[in-house]
Amino acid sequence: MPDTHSDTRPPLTIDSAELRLVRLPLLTPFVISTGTMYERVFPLLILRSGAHEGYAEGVMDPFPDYLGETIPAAMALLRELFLPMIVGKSFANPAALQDLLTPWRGHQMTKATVEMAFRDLWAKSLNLPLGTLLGGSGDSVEVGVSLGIGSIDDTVKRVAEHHAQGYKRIKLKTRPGHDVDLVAAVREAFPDIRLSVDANACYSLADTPMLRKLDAFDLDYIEQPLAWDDIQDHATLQKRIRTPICLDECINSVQACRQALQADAARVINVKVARSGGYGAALRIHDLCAAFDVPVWCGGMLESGIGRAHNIHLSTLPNFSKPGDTSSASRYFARDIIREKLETRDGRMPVPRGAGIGVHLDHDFLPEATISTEAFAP
Ligand code: OSB
Ligand code: MG
Repeated sequence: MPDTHSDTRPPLTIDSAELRLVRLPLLTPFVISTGTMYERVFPLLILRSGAHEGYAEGVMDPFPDYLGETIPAAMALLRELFLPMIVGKSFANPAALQDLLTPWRGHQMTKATVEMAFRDLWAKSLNLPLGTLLGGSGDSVEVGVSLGIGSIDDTVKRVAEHHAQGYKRIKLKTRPGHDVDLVAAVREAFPDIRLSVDANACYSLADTPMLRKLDAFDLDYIEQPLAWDDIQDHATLQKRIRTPICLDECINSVQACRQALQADAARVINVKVARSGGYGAALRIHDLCAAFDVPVWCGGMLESGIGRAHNIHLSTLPNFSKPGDTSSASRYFARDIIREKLETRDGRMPVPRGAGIGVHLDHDFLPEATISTEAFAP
């Protein structure tokens, strides 16, 4: 149960904060329907209380191409609004901190960065693994991979490699004109694997005939086929296709999730804490989906080890019954900013041990990856 310790311990004071902008080159460019990513640039937030440090990374993009948030806006909000509001303050529990951020409109990912770092700090102050505190269990989680857009031949090769490594599900990114033939080729080569596609919102209802053709390939689900902000059209589409729709971009709040489930716009939900606005919302989305008998899985945003560790802990909750996207960090980066190696074995990712997210910053490498550092004190 979340926050069971909240009333039996003194409030936690945030003594200071550090905001870094970090840059990690990607080993291979990641291509999706909205564009190509060559590197991850992200805000890294460190919150301190006594001897403890809590960590989180922002997953917003340089430009608003996945959702509306951007790195420059996030940095400005953290610097000028959110961090001055919380540094030097005491909070009875993570919900108390969330309450302070909730009245500000939008900016889910930026608010989540603050709340996630505080959850890590909170868990460390209780000397509990974050997953345990969230209500999860187990020492590893099932994962798949998300494969960026490439030629059909190359994609079939990458599917073979990752299938051989034991990944439990392969997700193929599609875009208009690179969909039915791609899925047909992969399905022909691998008749029995668990397969899904992710359109990142590149189709419209006018593409229904093509989307209906995908029903022939026994996909686990089609992720976010239609517009990033249109639950209604997904409900219409779900009536016309057999393959379950999984929503990603659309689920930016508990309310959006409830509306999607009530409208039968999604039969699977991709949970991303940052997109939901923090763990408070992500946990309620998890529970709401369970009540609707809708399975969830944990999405990814090409995170460094910090965000990856958060994702792994979240994935230990009971309704995460489909493999997530948190694959080995070595697929993305030559060197990570944490000391631990987050690597899968037979399609399972071990949960980092220890308090909080259970991983530690690599201070030998972090300076090299850091673009800027700002300190915040009361
Ligand atoms: O839609 O899930 C998505 C990466 C960047 C932006 C959006 C998405 C993704 C992924 C990659 O699918 C997941 C990962 O490997 O971290
Ligand atoms: Mg997606």
